Amino acid sequence: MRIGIVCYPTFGGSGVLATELGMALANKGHKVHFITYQQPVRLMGFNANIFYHEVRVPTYPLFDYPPYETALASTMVDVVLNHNLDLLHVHYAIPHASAAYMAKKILQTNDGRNIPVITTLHGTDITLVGRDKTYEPVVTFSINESNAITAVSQNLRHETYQSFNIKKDIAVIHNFVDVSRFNKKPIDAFRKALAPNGERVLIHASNFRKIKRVDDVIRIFAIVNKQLPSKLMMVGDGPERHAAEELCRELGISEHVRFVGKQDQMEEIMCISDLFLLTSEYESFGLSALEAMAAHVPVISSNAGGLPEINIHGQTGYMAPVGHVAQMAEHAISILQNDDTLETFRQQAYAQACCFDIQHIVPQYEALYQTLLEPYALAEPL
Ligand code: GMT
Repeated sequence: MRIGIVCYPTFGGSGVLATELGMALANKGHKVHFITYQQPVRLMGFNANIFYHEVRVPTYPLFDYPPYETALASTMVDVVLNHNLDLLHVHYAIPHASAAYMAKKILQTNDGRNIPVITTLHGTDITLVGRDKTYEPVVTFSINESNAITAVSQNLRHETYQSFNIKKDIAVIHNFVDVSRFNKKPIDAFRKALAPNGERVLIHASNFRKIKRVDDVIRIFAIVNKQLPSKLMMVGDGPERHAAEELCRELGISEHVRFVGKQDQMEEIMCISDLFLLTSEYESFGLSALEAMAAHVPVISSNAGGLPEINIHGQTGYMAPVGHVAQMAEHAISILQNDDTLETFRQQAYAQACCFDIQHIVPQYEALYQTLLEPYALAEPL
């Protein structure tokens, strides 16, 4: 198949997932065309089946807000025509689903071509940004106009029906991880540099937005650190980073916390860690937690959104209600204070990650694509 993938090229989960999906499809022989404003961060190495088309947004003194969506729709039209694409798969509804609708209409009108559009909903496009009245009518309309809709968790599917008037079926295709990439032997020197005296290593990775509640991560660590020799690695960057650093100083734990910024070799970092912390207010899925589990790292998380679909309480880690810092710290200590317990949780976390392995999930997308390539196979009305 010749597949167009539209996504955010940044470190966000939707861009990561879309890029990993594209690379997996290319490895299976499909021709994959990424259409974004920058080369996706996880798109590495050369693959003859992968093409990257940059969306250029020319500026003009009149434009306080350069019209990205228009440039994106035009680029989609151009790529579909010049590379004879079979379908467009857009990740994150805003503004990708509406730009795809526009591209589809242009192609129908000008060329008589009926290009199927698949929209994958990822999280904040539904739960935070999409619900905003400023965007809602366009989001509802363009989701309904997609030929197929997928959500990355049961919870997100439910949230979408609750918040939007969606008249079509939404298929759940869970996010995935390439287990073989994360199942690595830790680099001892790297771990030693961070935890020279054999301290436990806790880790958090996110875009440091308010929704992630990174202050809860710091407070949990402060409690753990009082009881167990430990270090915390904070991976990523974003608006709450400064406040998080400030909080570390306030709590007197700065010497034990390393803010390492954005990192692209997440597998190297995850596999030197003992426990992953994800305290989010909401998480449609929590791809970073799944990547941790694939690296044999158990997870302490909130029980928000789709997290219970991946983190099994008492088995792959523990969950607690949002903001219950003391409970999360207690759970963390219960896993970390004993080598055998930690090892048991490590193995259980890894086993759970294997259920979401790339090899099980990518065929679900391929099967979905196949149904759309049959003529007039539009998403079924409810
Ligand atoms: O909120 C983020 O961290 C970024 C966002 C994105 O779309 O880039 O992540 C969402 O999509 C990820 C991939 O499907 C999910 O794993 C995240 O849980 C989801 N984030 C939220 O729902 C807050």
